[in-house]
Amino acid sequence: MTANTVKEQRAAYYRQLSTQQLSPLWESLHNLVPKEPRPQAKAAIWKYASIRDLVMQAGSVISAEEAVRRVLVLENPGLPGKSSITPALYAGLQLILPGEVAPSHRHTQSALRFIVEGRGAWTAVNGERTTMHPGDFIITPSWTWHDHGNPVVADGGEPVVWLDGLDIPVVGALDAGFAESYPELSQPVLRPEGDSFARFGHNMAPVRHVVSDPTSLIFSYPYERSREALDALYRNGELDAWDGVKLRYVNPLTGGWPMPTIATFMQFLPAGFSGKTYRTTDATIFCVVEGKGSVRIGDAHFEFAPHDVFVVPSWQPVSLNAEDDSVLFSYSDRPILSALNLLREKRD
Ligand code: GTQ
Repeated sequence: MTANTVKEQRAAYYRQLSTQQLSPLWESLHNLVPKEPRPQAKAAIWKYASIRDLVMQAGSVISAEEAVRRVLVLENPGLPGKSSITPALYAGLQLILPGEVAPSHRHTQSALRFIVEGRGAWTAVNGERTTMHPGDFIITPSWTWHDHGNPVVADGGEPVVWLDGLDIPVVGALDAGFAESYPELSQPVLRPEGDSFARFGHNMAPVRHVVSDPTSLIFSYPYERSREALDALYRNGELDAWDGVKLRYVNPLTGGWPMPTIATFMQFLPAGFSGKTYRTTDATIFCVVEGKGSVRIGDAHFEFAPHDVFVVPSWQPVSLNAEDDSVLFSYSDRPILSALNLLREKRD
């Protein structure tokens, strides 16, 4: 048989297979079981200086109430149409103007907010409001009622922008999404601000509290505290050749991640830091808090500045460099990989 005849014979056979919802594994085995991850997601950066105007313009295109969530989705260029920044995770920039409220709802997707700019807005979770400050990390766990607001104040107030990180793609892949609206615009405030932090935020817990859920009962992880911890460690001489000074956020009652699907981190890179190369199977989204520097991700090389967001896909070699003292927040799908025994790291 000539090569062409073989080809035609197989093509005819494959057509027959497809009528029965069958396909030949031998044509796709190398893609289905790759030697190592070959992510479709690409390394990418969103420069805040280039997109800030568009974020602010959203404020005159639609109200927060009409939009429900007025967000620009950061879509990975390698995952077009998927509203995903990595295969498992979502990222978006949400804007709320003074006088606006984003209506209360709940869903099975877990969400984090990382405050980018502006002061005075709040997020409510389970009857408690938390004021947002730049650099704060706030969680809205799965199936908790949440709404956001930005009160009008004497001097007019400020537009507030934060980065939303959600596990939307993974919940979608598992067909596990449920959502509902709260019957009113905002949920009632049941507890004063700081209540959950007083209960669980000081390496203590109410004496008869029983841990029944992996999710953190602290909703807000203030920047002030994370920054001071990084500072103290750096002053004490801590500096990892790959990560600089890097801490992970924890659920104080379990030592585990704040939410079951998303890991979060904050790291400090001193001016002149030239990080060694590492790779890991958790795909990570970074948001620059302070400083300037650059990152190499595979063949890509990006300069970063405050409020820029960049994404490192799974298993791409990455190294971080800091020109000025820099602080980076990041989140990843590490808890999922970890739970499935799929977490691999390599440090060169
Ligand atoms: O604030 O509840 O960016 O439900 C996407 C979906 C934010 C939110 C997003 C959401 C939210």
